[in-house]
Amino acid sequence: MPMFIDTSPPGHCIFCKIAAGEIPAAKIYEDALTVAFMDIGQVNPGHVLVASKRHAVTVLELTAEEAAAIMQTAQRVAVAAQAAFDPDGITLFQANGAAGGQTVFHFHMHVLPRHEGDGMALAWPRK
Ligand code: DGP
Repeated sequence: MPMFIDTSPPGHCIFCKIAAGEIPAAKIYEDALTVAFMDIGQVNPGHVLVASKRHAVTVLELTAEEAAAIMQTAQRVAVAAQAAFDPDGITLFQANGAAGGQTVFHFHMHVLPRHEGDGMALAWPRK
């Protein structure tokens, strides 16, 4: 079973509240369309989520402008993660729908620093 399931209505989900500053999160970047903050689970040090500010559930609901902004923010976060954590690699990934492994139903992309032999299974959804 996934660790988190959030099916709150738009505007009331965990990531809407983080984007609005209504609940605490370690935010590292934000702009008009995106917000980046540390994943509460930290699969590896420096594990960041890049979320849309607007409540979109999956990639299917993003505007082209939001999709481009998400990728630009993820790239900036990856550059910062490389400098801060000196990983051997960085995995970008995101899940859409429960069957796709999504557990928080507000669009987000994971930026995950990787290290040789870190052993993280990339099978998705996580078990
Ligand atoms: P996914 O399974 O791809 O939908 O990823 C959801 C991620 O969200 C998961 O890695 C843990 C993270 N997460 C869940 N709740 C919170 C929270 O309240 N704060 C933060 N920072 N991350 C959360």
